Amino acid sequence: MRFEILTLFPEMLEGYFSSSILGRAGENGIIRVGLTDIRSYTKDKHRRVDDTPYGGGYGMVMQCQPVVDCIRDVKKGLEGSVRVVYLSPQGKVFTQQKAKELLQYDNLVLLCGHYEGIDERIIELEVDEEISVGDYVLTGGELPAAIVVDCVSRLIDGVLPASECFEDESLSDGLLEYPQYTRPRVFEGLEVPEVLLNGHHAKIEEWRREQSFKRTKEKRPDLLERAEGDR
Ligand code: 4G0
Repeated sequence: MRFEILTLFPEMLEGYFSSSILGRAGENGIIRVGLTDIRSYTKDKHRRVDDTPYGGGYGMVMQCQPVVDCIRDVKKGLEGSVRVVYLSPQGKVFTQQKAKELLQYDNLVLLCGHYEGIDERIIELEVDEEISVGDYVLTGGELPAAIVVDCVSRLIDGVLPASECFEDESLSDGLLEYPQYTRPRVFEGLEVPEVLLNGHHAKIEEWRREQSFKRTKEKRPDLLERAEGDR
């Protein structure tokens, strides 16, 4: 899978994608992450990419020309299916389910906005889908883009170490993860639950399932209601 991130600040994300699990996936050719500086497409003599909003109001709006040219030029270099995603607080809220849906595309082009947003005509002309990573406002779409790339990448075969199979993990079945413990067996008087110590596989499974359910009910009852609604 190839990810192309279009941003005014490519340096913000460089380190993230060259480190740890995603860095290795990039080196192994399992994913590819491109960072393109939208400003390099401006035709303005002062290299401007934004202007004041028509109708007045505070803030600045990213202009059509550099953004539309950037999207079209990056798309020219792609093979296979392409989804252009704009990260904004107005988007549909990103979930594990949405990450799975995005896996079907060969390429994801992620557009990061800044200032008060982008000219609406860019969305009309070039954006397939608007995604928000949550109901809060950030200074730019870079962190949201990194979240989408990270979340989709770890679902791709070969990105995670084999031991970290994601099928039985938190949220893939609509439940929170069960509690985990490692050595020592007692820490500051707190003991590891007995059932985990004597290796009875079926009992452990059952206990974990119960814990997942109990935790979800306590911490995120909204997830349970949603899971029931799906049935
Ligand atoms: C577009 C995404 C982009 C419009 C981007 C701000 C939060 C998210 C941006 C705005 C972002 C998110 C209208 C403030 C850049 N913040 N929740 N900031 N406005 O996914």
